[in-house]
Amino acid sequence: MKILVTGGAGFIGGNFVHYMTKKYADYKIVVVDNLTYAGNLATLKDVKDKITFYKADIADRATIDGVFASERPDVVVNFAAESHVDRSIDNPEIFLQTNILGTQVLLDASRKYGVSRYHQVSTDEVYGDLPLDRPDLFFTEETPIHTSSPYSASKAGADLLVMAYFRTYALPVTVSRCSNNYGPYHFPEKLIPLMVVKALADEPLPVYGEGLNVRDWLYVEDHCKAIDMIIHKGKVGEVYNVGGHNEKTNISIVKTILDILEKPYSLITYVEDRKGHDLRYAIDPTKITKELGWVPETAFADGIVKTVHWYLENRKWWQDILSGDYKKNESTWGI
Ligand code: NAD
Ligand code: TDX
Repeated sequence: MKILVTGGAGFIGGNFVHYMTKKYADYKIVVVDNLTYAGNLATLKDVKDKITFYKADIADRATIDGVFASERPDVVVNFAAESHVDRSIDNPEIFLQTNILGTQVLLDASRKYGVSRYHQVSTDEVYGDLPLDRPDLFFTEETPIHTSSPYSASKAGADLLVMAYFRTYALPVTVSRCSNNYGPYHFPEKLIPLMVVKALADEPLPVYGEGLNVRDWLYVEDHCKAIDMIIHKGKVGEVYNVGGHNEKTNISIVKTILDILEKPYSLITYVEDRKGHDLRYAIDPTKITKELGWVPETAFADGIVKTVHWYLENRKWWQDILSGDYKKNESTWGI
């Protein structure tokens, strides 16, 4: 089996490459990533000899066609995306370019070269948000698409395109919509790694608004396991929600991190709220649990300690990002 993983130098894609190379020693893994600011070859350092890497933009039709022509993958898993909501608010265009047009290029290549599965890694953000005072409500696969940010609108556009290729061309697709991930190799612009890095430097921790927005956190390895199950056992043309019923307010996450690091709450600084800030995300994972037997393995209390310790033990990984040195890895890979 040969799996083409796009966005494999990013947070979740990188964890997925680690997970798959460890679990399936006989699979061939091809990574396509154009190494934006979020792509980091240091994330793939330990699996360098087990993968084939292409530095390529998923929206570059000619190059992607060439990769498919020479690699002939059986399965495509598309993680490549612009992924940060705040950046999408400042500059939406690249989100449409990569997340929508890039997906279309991958779908066309998957069709032309006859892959047995195209899997789209999507997000719970395509469902918009839920009110804070209705803890009984959850996102199911039937919840209408109702996006808030340019990021989520671009991910929803991609999802619709993927389903259109299933209906129109019978391309064998699946889609997963996961809640917020946390764990190793998470770029330090996102809430959890940003707060760890700032707390370690005794810098103010910027909490948007009152810190009462709720996110549903899943340890990244549990997400990787869900995608593994979907590409092997999932039904084509289906969407699977992925989440572990682990809702937390942002302020409680920040306080937990400060507690683990034994840093004072006085570092917390309330700042201007995000524009259009989604209030609450909460996934109902009944379908993937019933159909595929997926259940999350890492409890948040363990996962968050493991994650903070990973940042303590892998300072070079994130310090190189802060200094910009991580981009020097490209020359050591001959890229
Ligand atoms: P990330 O920003 O850490 O990584 C994205 C990767 O894609 C980077 O390596 C980057 O270089 C690469 N990339 C970006 N544009 C590209 C392009 N045009 N061509 C080739 N490669 C390109 O993102 P992440 O957090 O790992 O998210 C991965 C996927 O999972 C995304 O599709 C995201 O929407 C989705 N997702 C993320 C979360 C989360 O909590 N992080 C939750 C649900 C879904
Ligand atoms: O400095 C901050 N302060 C703060 O209060 C940052 C960066 C975030 N926040 C808040 C905003 C959100 O309510 O924390 C929450 C989490 O923010 P992010 O880490 O930016 O994640 P979110 O916007 O929830 O989106 C994430 O989950 C869904 C990923 O970045 C997306 O790619 C994924 O689809």
